[in-house]
Amino acid sequence: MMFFQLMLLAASANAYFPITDGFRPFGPGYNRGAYPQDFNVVGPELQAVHDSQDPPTGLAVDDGHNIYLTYPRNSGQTPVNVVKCTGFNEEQPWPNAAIQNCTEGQDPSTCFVNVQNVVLDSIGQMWVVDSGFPYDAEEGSNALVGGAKIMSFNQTTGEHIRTHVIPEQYLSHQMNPNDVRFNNTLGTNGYAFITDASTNSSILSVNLDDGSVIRRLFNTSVVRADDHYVSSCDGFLVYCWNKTDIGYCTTAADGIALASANFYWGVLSSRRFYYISQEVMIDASLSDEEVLAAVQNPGQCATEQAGFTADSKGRVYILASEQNAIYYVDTQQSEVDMTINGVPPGGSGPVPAERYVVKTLVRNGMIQHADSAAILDGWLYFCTNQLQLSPDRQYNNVDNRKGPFRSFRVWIGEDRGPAV
Ligand SMILES: *[C@@H]1O[C@H](CO)[C@@H](O)[C@H](O)[C@H]1NC(C)=O
Ligand SMILES: *[C@@H]1O[C@H](CO)[C@@H](O)[C@H](O)[C@H]1NC(C)=O
Ligand SMILES: *[C@@H]1O[C@H](CO)[C@@H](O)[C@H](O)[C@H]1NC(C)=O
Ligand SMILES: *[C@@H]1O[C@H](CO)[C@@H](O)[C@H](O)[C@H]1NC(C)=O
Ligand SMILES: *[C@@H]1O[C@H](CO)[C@@H](O)[C@H](O)[C@H]1NC(C)=O
Ligand SMILES: CC(=O)N[C@H]1CO[C@H](CO)[C@@H](O)[C@@H]1O
Repeated sequence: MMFFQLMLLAASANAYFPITDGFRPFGPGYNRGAYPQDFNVVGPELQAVHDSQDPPTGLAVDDGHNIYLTYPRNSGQTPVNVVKCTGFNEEQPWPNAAIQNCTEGQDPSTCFVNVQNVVLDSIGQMWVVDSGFPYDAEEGSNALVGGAKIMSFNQTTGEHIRTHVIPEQYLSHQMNPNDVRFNNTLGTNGYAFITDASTNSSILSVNLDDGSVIRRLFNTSVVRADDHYVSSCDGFLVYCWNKTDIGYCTTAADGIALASANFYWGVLSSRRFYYISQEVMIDASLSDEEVLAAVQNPGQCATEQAGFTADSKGRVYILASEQNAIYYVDTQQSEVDMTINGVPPGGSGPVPAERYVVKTLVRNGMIQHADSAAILDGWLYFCTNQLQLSPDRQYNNVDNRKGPFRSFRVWIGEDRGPAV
């Protein structure tokens, strides 16, 4: 009854104040909610830097602003796994053509099986992280021994520098290396941190001095997806489908950033992110319980997130794949610009987890599932791949992606460079 009366009122209001070109009782800014355009675009303009024919997952930028992308083999063979972009539409296999495919009988530690990301470290080495799962891997199998690895190359010459294979004992439970970051000044000769996106999930640290590996947080809530997770993108809900059978995505620990001596990660099929001291992650003397207890929970980030990156001022960027956006959080008190819980802006030291405030850098319909990002000379570069429209995430496994898939850069300030 109440509803009926309101409907009548609305109808008569409309009769008195028709919205026509000649007479607009309201104008933009009158309130929020008068115009469809009230979905606003936020932040600086996006500059398109490259168009890809295949959907990329990984992105790096070398010191000369050359862009590198990865075309993984998670849903089939791709002709080239890692490329260097030589023009807006042009690419060449990188570091060479021969390494892109393992040949029959070749040692899988010497060629690309399924590279997920490409990452520049702070001493000029360009690394790739290879999941080691061939495009035609049998369901339920583990990664190829030797295939799951990180490999480094000279960013200028493409010359191979070294390879760290993930030892077989850590490949159990379908361990699925997804992303990697490097701290070259941690320990004697630096460490790599790898996220394992498998259902049970874990995080690996690799000692670059002797190649030893530690696997932590295996199958804990801080790395596993939310139970029955459903996301939303472009206004549509996203399930993981097996033909017409409904399912829930279980992609686990995924994006990584290193900042303020911490290791940051997000759980893709969730809206959760966490951090932990890098020193804790490399300390083999700690028990699993002690490591879990050291995990910091700064509150949710309101988005599924496929990638993270960080800059030289301790700002962590979250690729808000579910929100057509990129978010950020300042982890150094000196960068905080508002009073939070009585603590004024500025000061020094790391921001404690309870004062983390995640903010929006950009929001734009052109950001169709941002996946990986890299920072150079005040620019944040990122790729997009429309993951939400891919066969796994569409009813009856229809591929609704429509390329080319665009990579962009956005200005973040001249004093901002890569974190490490
Ligand atoms: C890799 O193998 C695929 C499938 O056999 C082929 O189409 C592609 O050309 C190969 N890539 C290179 C760089 O040789
Ligand atoms: C890469 O190669 C160049 C040219 O040979 C050399 O100057 C540089 O030191 C190398 N960098 C690394 C990280 O090996
Ligand atoms: C992972 O954790 C889940 C939920 O706690 C449990 O049911 C499962 O048995 C665990 N799996 C492994 C391999 O430990
Ligand atoms: C999809 O469904 C088929 C038929 O029920 C089943 O055999 C297959 O294992 C399922 N695939 C996955 C990835 O769950
Ligand atoms: C890298 O490790 C060093 C030594 O522990 C630490 O001081 C530094 O903050 C770390 N870098 C980042 C970006 O976290
Ligand atoms: C491969 C593997 O160990 N999978 C396990 C991951 O965790 C689930 C429970 O959520 C088990 O059912 C799987 O067997």
